[in-house]
Amino acid sequence: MTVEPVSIPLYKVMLIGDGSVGKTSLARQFCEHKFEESRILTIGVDFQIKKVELPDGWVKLSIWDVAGQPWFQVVRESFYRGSAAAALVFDLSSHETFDHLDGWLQEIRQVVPQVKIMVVGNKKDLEHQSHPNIGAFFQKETSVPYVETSAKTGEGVDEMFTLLAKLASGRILPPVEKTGQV
Ligand SMILES: Nc1nc2c(ncn2[C@@H]2O[C@H](COP(=O)(O)OP(=O)(O)OP(=O)(O)O)[C@@H](O)[C@H]2O)c(=O)[nH]1
Ligand SMILES: [Mg+2]
Repeated sequence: MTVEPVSIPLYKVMLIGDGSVGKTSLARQFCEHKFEESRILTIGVDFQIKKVELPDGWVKLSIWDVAGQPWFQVVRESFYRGSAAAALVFDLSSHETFDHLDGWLQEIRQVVPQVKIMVVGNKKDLEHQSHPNIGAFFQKETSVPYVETSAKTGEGVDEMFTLLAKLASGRILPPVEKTGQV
């Protein structure tokens, strides 16, 4: 008797958000358990594949981490196609980066209107700035999961990618607690 290999479903997910918020660092921490203090400016896109175990089986994520600097916009749009879910990443120590999330959402929805989204507040290890517009964002984007992470210490990173895998694969999400403030 031969046993058929079980094929693991593959989902494309995007990490988007302003330059320097820590998208590459989050992907690196999740895939390689590494963190670098020095700047690793992404030119265009970085890409990694990693298996994630969910309660009812394995999925594979292809993680596309795009360059956040404004001048890469045209390049970024060409990478959004086919993505199932996106993490909108901002920097908890910079309120501007949260205020730009609406623009990021519009940019990806122009290419993939049905993309599932979550919001990630990164750099939790640094001092927080207040984010006055966070309540308004979540009133508009109800039922969007929110997690806080540190790519430096690893806090919240597994939780973030597990949520992203659940969103991408259409698993039903547990109710998500939202604080409405950071
Ligand atoms: N303290 C702290 N620093 C972080 C964290 N995440 C990233 N950094 C630092 O922030 C800087 C930018 O991180 P990147 O991961 O390159 O940011 P990015 O979002 O990929 O930036 P672009 O590629 O330009 O879009 C680097 O110096 C990182 O070491 C974090 O959680 N805590
Ligand atoms: Mg990067």
